[in-house]
Amino acid sequence: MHRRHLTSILLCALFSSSTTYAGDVQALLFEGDLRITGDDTGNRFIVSEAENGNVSVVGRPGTTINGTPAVTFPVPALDSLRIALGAGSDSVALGGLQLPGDLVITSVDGGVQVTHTLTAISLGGRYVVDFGDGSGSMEIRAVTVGADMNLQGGRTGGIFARVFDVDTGGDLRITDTAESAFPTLTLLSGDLNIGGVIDVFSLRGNASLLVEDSLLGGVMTRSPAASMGIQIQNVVVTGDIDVVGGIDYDGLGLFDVAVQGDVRSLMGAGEDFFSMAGLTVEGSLLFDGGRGSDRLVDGGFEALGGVTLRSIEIIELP
Ligand SMILES: [Ca+2]
Repeated sequence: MHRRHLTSILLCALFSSSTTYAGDVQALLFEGDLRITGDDTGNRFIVSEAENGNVSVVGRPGTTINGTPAVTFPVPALDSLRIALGAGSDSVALGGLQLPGDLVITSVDGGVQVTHTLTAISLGGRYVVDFGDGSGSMEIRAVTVGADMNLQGGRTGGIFARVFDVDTGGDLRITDTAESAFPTLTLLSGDLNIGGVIDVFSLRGNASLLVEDSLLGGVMTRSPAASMGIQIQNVVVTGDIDVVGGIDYDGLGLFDVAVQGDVRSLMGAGEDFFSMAGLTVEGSLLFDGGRGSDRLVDGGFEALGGVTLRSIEIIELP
């Protein structure tokens, strides 16, 4: 009971925003799925566990649900939750839910900001977000996902994701395929238990990634067109780390990281920067600075399968 109240208070606090919201949202149960459909204005609402084992959909000021302030559904009938936000700058918060199926959130508009907040959620299936043509920000905490967590960025905008205390059975995938110049993709994360790989791809933009205090199946990051900054610290990786940089400045920092597979880092052109301390690799380790003036700050690392350094100036710490 206390947890439900805390979840509601937290979600309300996270909604303190000066943006104007409006519109009517349609919510209905369809063959075990709760389907929530926004209109073309900026909608704002909360989906959370209510009293007596129900799920409630509550409109925040300016937004109604089925023409009313709130609608409640019985949880035992619920499998998956599908939210189509439509156009507009939408904001949705979800908390305290346990669903055996999937959570899918989609948006369509260009040049808008879509905000998602997830707290205390357990899914048996996948968590999928598609920001459509907009940009998106996400706050995800205390979330368990049985399969993949897939965050798809907009065609014009970027992604800002804060992901903490998250378990997934599959991959955590963040993909930004924006065609415009220099969208930014940012992942700040910690206390993760990722069964698959963290897979980050930015087609045109700059990507920055912080992962700390986590257990990962692997890491794969690609930022072919612009710059990339990656810092991984106090992390165990049971598979490989693969980093492919682009034509601009790239930086990779690995601090107190134990890798059971291989580490491969191909940084491409630009002035690139590696920094390692307390890195142990059971497989092989490859750092390739590519073209440009590249540096490695050596604070201590070893690889049982051998170390290969290419196109790089080594700076050893005392
Ligand atoms: Ca909308």
